[in-house]
Amino acid sequence: MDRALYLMVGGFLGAGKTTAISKLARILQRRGSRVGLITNDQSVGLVDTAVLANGEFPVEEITGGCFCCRFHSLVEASEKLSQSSRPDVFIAEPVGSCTDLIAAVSFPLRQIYGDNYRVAPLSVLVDPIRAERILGLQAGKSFSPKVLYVYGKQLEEAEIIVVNKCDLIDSSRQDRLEAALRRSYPQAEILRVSAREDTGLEQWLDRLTTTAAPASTAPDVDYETYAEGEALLGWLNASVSIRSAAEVDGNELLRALASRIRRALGGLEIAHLKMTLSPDEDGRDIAVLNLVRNDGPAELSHSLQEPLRSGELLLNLRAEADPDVLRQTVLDAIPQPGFSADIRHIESFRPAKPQPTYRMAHV
Ligand SMILES: Nc1nc2c(ncn2[C@@H]2O[C@H](COP(=O)(O)OP(=O)(O)OP(=O)(O)O)[C@@H](O)[C@H]2O)c(=O)[nH]1
Ligand SMILES: [Mg+2]
Repeated sequence: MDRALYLMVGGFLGAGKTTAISKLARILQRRGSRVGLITNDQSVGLVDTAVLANGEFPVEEITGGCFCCRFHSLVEASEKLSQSSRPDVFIAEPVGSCTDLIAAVSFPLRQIYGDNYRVAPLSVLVDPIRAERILGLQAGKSFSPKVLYVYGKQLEEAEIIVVNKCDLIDSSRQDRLEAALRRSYPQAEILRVSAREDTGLEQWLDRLTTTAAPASTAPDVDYETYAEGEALLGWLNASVSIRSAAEVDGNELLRALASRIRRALGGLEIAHLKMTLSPDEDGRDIAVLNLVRNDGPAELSHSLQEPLRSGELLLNLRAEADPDVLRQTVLDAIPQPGFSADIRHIESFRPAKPQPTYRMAHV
């Protein structure tokens, strides 16, 4: 039997991994492949799963820890997908604050499950506006040094750096960013894409499907600094039932909620605020809102077609802030006149110290 292709699309929070994965999956399907998707998070109630699980592709989610720390769950999820839909391509989205994926996921997959999977090069997606600030090419707020340690390690282990959202900056800024990335991360091939506008995706996919994972040695990672950097990011997941006597505009509801949260967080840097709203009446309609930095636009990547009376709101917030502050901010921001909100689940925490199941520095 042919081995299934295993693609991992990493990159920092908000870089566009979920968007890119759904686009890659569609291209693969058009090319005649069966695709299975795997999402991942530190906790339950994932916006990404809600976005991807729209019936187009089978999705498994791994919650309660990252792929590295739950390697066996990753393999089980793949086996489950294999039994239900026999994908010939798996696409996995690791947690955006995770690094050391080569040593903790790619190498163990190659070493232990090499008969089942052909592991593609690790792609690391980059949001160009975020990267320009971090690389000192543009002014603007960023994260503290230990969070930036994780960001840098992600790029240091990238086999392919994919500059996404190229629709946001002109070609001279793209050239400058690419040159800076090339200087700092000479090991990686650099590609430019726009997942939103479908540019560069076919070429990226061609690289992934035709090239074997090139790395044979993984970069060193100082797990103390990595753990401290990851723990500086507060994590909040909530699910809320919304109900109203009159019809409400769900898109507007999400926009207003995002703007209250952004205002209340003030100078605390948002890595990604993402929300979905699914009406109870129409299971297929969904609104998705994303905000990937404090001074960025709150964008609705999917809008509801009709007003609604009741629905399910999922809210995932990752910011460099105390988890208790995130919790209070969200609890204060949700109640609004005109609808009742029943908070069915809310949790906020700092990710625990990563303890990978395997760590293989070489293959
Ligand atoms: N302008 C532009 N926006 C994009 C592009 N790709 C993704 N986005 C937007 O970036 C935001 C974040 O996208 P996601 O796909 O959720 O990012 P992610 O990397 O999966 O985020 P996490 O799972 O939280 O780490 C959304 O508003 C997307 O619509 C792109 O090519 N261009
Ligand atoms: Mg995502």
